[in-house]
Amino acid sequence: MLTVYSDNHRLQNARFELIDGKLLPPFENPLRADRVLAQVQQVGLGAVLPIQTFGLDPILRVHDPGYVAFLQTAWSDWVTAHGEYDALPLNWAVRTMRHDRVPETIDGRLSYYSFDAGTPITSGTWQAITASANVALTAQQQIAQGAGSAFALCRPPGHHAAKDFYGGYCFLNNAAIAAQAFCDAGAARVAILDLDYHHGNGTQAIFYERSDVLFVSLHGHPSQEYPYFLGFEDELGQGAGAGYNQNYPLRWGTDWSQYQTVLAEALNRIKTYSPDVLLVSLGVDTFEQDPISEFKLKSADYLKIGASLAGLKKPTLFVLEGGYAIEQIGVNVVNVLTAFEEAELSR
Ligand code: SP5
Ligand code: ZN
Repeated sequence: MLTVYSDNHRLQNARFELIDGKLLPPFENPLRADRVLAQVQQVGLGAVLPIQTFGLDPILRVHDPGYVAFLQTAWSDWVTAHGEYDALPLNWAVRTMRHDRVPETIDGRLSYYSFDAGTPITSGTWQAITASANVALTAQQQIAQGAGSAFALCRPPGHHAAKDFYGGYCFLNNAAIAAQAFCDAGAARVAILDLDYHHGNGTQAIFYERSDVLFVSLHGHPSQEYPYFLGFEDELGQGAGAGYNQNYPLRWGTDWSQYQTVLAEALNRIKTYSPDVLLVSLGVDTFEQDPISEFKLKSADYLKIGASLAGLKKPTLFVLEGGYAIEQIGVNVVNVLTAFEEAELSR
């Protein structure tokens, strides 16, 4: 399986992350991608390709122009206002407040275009996030040109980013941008299976009213887990998208025995849909030793996930999302990919 990778991920390297009431060294840090790449090379997964650049057009097929323009200048605007500290929002427009006016100042626009304070914008954020989108698009293009599978080693991740807001370490929704690129290249049906521990609220929202992209997700139950306000099982899609969104929220403590039953259900839903292509939002923060998560999957379980995915027999694009157990992130991610490939070959 080929991997697409860019060194520019390093440019997203915040000093601190606000989490659990503390300013800690970021869980979402450059070592994550380094470890995954090292394991890809260690097992000899296949060629590692550099990115091609696709410009802003494929990004603007998914994201709001005002939002993209905000991201492009957010750091320099912030430095002008506050100096070279990582940029964080401090308040949001909840319930009775207005969402119909974009503020003028950088602080106001940070608030308008975000949904959490755990996602710092730094000097290199724009370069890192556009490179990450290009990683996904380069891998997408490989599959569109006939590759059976590809791994987009994206960092920063993307699945929490919606059309016009960031959060959860995500700014541009790499998986959604790649899925839209498949649609624009002629795919009639694209299935996205989101296996990250956290619900992919951004991806769900982007495709919620569409039937040409099915969104299926297994994740921590929003009654217990971030992002709390989306990801329940009664969210089934709307309008033309009614019936094309499926959530499988799972409780803290979920282990392989519970996970595998639900994964089989999710794969059945995708099989019924009969997609032209499968896109897997691959987070491994479902791991038992993940520092911010509460599922109990073991490293060997990722082999079983990979083999199950191969059972769909579809061209498959893997897009990296979360996973914060630095020591094991490489093994866990690459276990999915190697088992997928072995199951494909033995067919
Ligand atoms: C891409 C991705 O995985 N983003 C995750 C962002 C999570 N940010 C908030 C984490 C809150 C952690 N609270 C842990 C409480 C103890 N279980
Ligand atoms: Zn996650």
